[in-house]
This record gives sequence, structure tokens and C-alpha cells, in this order.
Amino acid sequence: MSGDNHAGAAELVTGAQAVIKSLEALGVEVVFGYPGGAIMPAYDPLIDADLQHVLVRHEQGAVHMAEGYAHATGRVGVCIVTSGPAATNLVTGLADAHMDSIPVLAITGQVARSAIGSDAFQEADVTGITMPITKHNELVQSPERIAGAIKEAYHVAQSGRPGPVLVDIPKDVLNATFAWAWPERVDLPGYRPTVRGHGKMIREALQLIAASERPVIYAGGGLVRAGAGEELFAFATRLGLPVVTTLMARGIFPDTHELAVGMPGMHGHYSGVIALQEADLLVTLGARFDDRVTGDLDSFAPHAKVVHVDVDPAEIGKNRAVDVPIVGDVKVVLGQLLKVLDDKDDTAFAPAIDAWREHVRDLKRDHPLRVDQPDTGVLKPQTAIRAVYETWGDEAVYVAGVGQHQMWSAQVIPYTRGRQWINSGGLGTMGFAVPAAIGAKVGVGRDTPVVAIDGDGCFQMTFQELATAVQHDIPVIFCVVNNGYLGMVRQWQHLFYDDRLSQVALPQDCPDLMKIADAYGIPGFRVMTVDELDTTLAKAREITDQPVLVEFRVDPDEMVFPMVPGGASNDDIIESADEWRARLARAGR
Ligand SMILES: Cc1ncc(C[n+]2csc(CCOP(=O)(O)OP(=O)(O)O)c2C)c(N)n1
Repeated sequence: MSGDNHAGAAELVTGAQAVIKSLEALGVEVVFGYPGGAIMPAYDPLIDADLQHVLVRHEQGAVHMAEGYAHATGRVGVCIVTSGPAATNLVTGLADAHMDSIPVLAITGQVARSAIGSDAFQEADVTGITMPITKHNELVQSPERIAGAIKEAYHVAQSGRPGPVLVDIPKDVLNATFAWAWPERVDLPGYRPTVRGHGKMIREALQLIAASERPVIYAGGGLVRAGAGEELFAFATRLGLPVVTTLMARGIFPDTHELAVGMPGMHGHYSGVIALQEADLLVTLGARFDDRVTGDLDSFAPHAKVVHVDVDPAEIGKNRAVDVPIVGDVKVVLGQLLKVLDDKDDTAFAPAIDAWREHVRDLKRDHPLRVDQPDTGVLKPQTAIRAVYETWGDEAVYVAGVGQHQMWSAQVIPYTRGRQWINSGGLGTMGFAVPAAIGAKVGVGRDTPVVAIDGDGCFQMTFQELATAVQHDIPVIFCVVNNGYLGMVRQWQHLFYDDRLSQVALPQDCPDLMKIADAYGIPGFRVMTVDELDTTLAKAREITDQPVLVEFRVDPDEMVFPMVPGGASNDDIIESADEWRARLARAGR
């Protein structure tokens, strides 16, 4: 591995070797990929490289694994694939990473420069296709440009607001020989993300907090990306501010702390949703007033002034008017805020909000999640997910698919640290969990259990990657909450389309997941009833040296509550199915 400047050393390399040397120079340890025609030159020097390559079964798997790795570690996840259909198979994952600000570097092969634009075999305009879903991309035009393009892309991916980047390299560029040089510095005059917050704004934010009566920290995924958990904890506890953590931020403030109010949003905890509605100040940290959090924007947090800290200036004022805007890295800005507090005595900016804190605690106590687990033995999905948590515990990382199981997993597991919860929040990508969990496991290593909690629909979108986990010895625990339906869609059809179910049934027995486990040569466990939960999970827990599949046959009728119906005001939150039915009865339906 070398980060040295070899300029002038005149070491002759091929473009393909330059790709590998660049990755090594950046300290990349693992790449997720799949070979093919245009990228094939790069697969040859890979044989001798100081890099682990994880061979996936579908390129979508490669990019989701890179995302999972990046989510779990904070480092850039790297994937490498060939041109045309392989590159277009990355599109969903790149869009996903773009929405959730995940640093991913994709390297794609391209047809030879002379063939570009000729509809050559496996040609696709990949930089064109991915322009709106990458933070930056580049079609490399010469071998001399390879190292610079990769180094710059890597820098852009992880700096400022992180995101996916793509470097597209024509095959003849990969085959050309040239004198290797590793650029010493990244020099991008047009790209200088603001890191430090403005001092005046920092003081104004503290003054607003000091004067507030019902402040809430609205903590978003940007805090996780910035690795700002410690600073958040110090800041919130120092001033005694209640904290809500969004779907993307679960764990960045520990759910177990008395200031934790829960998750806001469409399927948030009642206390999280209502605390924001009643607040007179939102201290918004790395969050973006997403529609799933705000519901009807006009009636969202109607009494609140807003402090908004975000590294991306485009987010500030995008959806909600802001009283104190602070552009900067949220970790750095929290450090600045804490520094001001350090210079004063402890009470200087602490608002006098005992009554508010007590009210928020009451909201939490009086409106817990309601899970009616019947004695009949029928397994409620929340009970299964809770048991999964009790089995693998706080040390594990949990990765969800998209649907009801995702929301239950976000609701019922008490997260205590950032990067402990990984999901596809912005794009809502079914099929995310299996590959993302594999990537996360590669990132966190053998000692930390990684548990995928997937739906039966999601699982069937990407379970071919079980072979990747087996082949590369990546012992993920794959849990499938099998309700025999595309449950979340079924829930909406039930609630908003008079229970007219349209194309949402998936046979619970097809495929037989135990045979799938068998086919991949991994242990499989099926839990049919509540009584079987503990003993079966204890057996699954014993297996730490290979992937394992656990299927839960759960009550298909269970719905996710609380729920704010799409487009409604957060004030209209419905806490339970009973409350929904009572409302329908009152409306004469
Ligand atoms: C790629 C993709 N296609 C379609 C959807 C729409 N969608 C959202 S949730 C859902 C159902 C998911 O079903 P399942 O994986 O079984 O999970 P459940 O909701 O039953 O827990 C669907 C179809 C989506 N989010 N992503």
C-alpha cells in the first residue's frame, strides 16, 4: 500500500493497475463487485491486490453491500462492476445512497472511447443516467486521469454531506500503459463544504434555547453520518433538552435515556410526534423536515421557532422557514455550542423547562406502543422482533428491509448508539436488508452480530446474496418476518381502499424458506408460535460461525400503529387499530 507521491518515478502501469493502486492508496480494504467485459482488465491486477473482493450475485447487491458497509463503519463503501446492464443495475442503490447521504464509490467499466456513442455492445450512458442520483460522477478520458478521478471522487463522497459518487472508465483507458503518479492533494476550488458554524448564529441559537419553554431536539441522520453521538449526548443532557430521533437517526441518542422521546413521523411513537407538535422550538440537527416526519407541512409543529443545523445549505429553509440557520458539520457545530457552554456557568443557557420535561415524560408513559399479543399462541410480529432483540441484544447491529417489519423494528428495539440501526429511509428500497446486512457485517467484523430483519416480500427481492454470505464466510443472522403479504401495502389497502386487497398476497409457503436455507447450506429455523420463540432463538444464537436463517410465521392481520395517514396533520395521529375502527364508526362507515 502506498500513499506516496510517485511523480517522477516513472513506474509504468496500465490503467487497470492504476485503479487498484488508487484504491490501495486510499486505504480501501474491501470492494463489492461483479466482473464483465469492460471492467475485466481491472479484475486481473485485483488478483494480487491488497484488497478483499466480495463477489456478489447481482450488481444491486454490490451497491447495497457498499452502502451497508458505509452505514456501519462511516467509511466509504466501494463497488466495482462492468458497463451497460451491470452499471444500470447500480441505479437503485445509488439513488438510495443519495437519499440517505451514504458515502459510496462506484467504479464502472465503459466501452472503449472510440465506441462511445455508437450503441456499442453493453454501452450505456452511465454518467448521464446517474447524474441526478450521484453527488458527483466522471467519465475518465485518459489513463493519466484515473488516480485523480478516483481520489477526488472518494473525497467528495465522504466530505460535506456524504453521498454516492461514480467513476466510469472506458476499457481502452484501462488497457493503456502510462507513467503512474498519485496526486498529493485534492484540489477542487468549486467544492469547499462549510464545516464550522457562524459564531453569531451559534450564540443566537443558544439564546433562543435559553428563552424557550417547550424546546425539542429534532435529531436526524446527519448526526449519524457526522459521528456526532457524543456531542449530541453532551449537549442535550447539559441543557436538559428532550430529543426525538428520526428513522435515520435511531440510536444516535439512547432510547433508554429519560430525555429520549422516541421517533417522530408517520409511524413514530406518539410521544415523538406530539412533542414536536407542541414544541415552541425545534433544534434541528442534521434532519431535513422530510414529508414522512412533518405530515401536512402547514400544520407541522405550528408553534415552533426553528434552529436548523445542516452541512448542506440547500436543506436550510427548503421545507420549513428557519429562524436561526447554521451551515456546518453538525459534529463541529455541536462542539462550538458546547464550547460556548463551557465558557459560561452551567445554567447560563439552560431553559427553565421542568414542567415541559415532565409533560413529555407523561406523554411517553401514558401513550406506550400497544402490542396486544394474544394467549392463543399466534405470533405477533412485534413480539418476534422484540425476541430477536432480546436474543442478540444491544451489541448487535440491526438492518431492516422496507415495510411493516421495518417500522416495527424501528419502534420496538431500544437503540443506544448511532450505526446500530441501518435501513433505507429516504428511497424505501425493498431488497435492501439482505445485501446491506452482508456489507455491514464485513465492516463491523466477527465480534459484532449483524441481524437482518426482513419481510417476506423484501427477502425475495435479493436473497440470492445468501450465496455471497456463504461463499465469503460472512455470518449474518437473516430473520424473515413472514406474514404472507406485502404487508405495508395491504395495510394501506385495508385502511384506505375499504379492504379491497389488490395483488398483495404472497403464499407463505412459497418459497419454503427452510428449503432455501437448505439449498444454501445454512441452518434454518422456523418459529410458528409464541411458545417456540425462546427455545428456537436460543438455538439460532448458538450459531456464530456461519449465516443462519430464521423465519417467523406471524399474524398477517397485524398493522403498524401509531399512524398518521398520508398527507394528514400529525395532530390526527391514530394510536391503535381500535382507535381507527372507532373513528370509522363515528363517521358512520
Ligand atoms: C423496490 C420496491 N418496490 C415496491 C415498494 C412498495 N412497497 C413498500 S412496502 C411494500 C411491502 C413490503 O412487503 P414485505 O417485504 O413482505 O414486508 P411487510 O410490509 O409485510 O413487513 C411494498 C410493496 C418498495 N418500497 N420498494
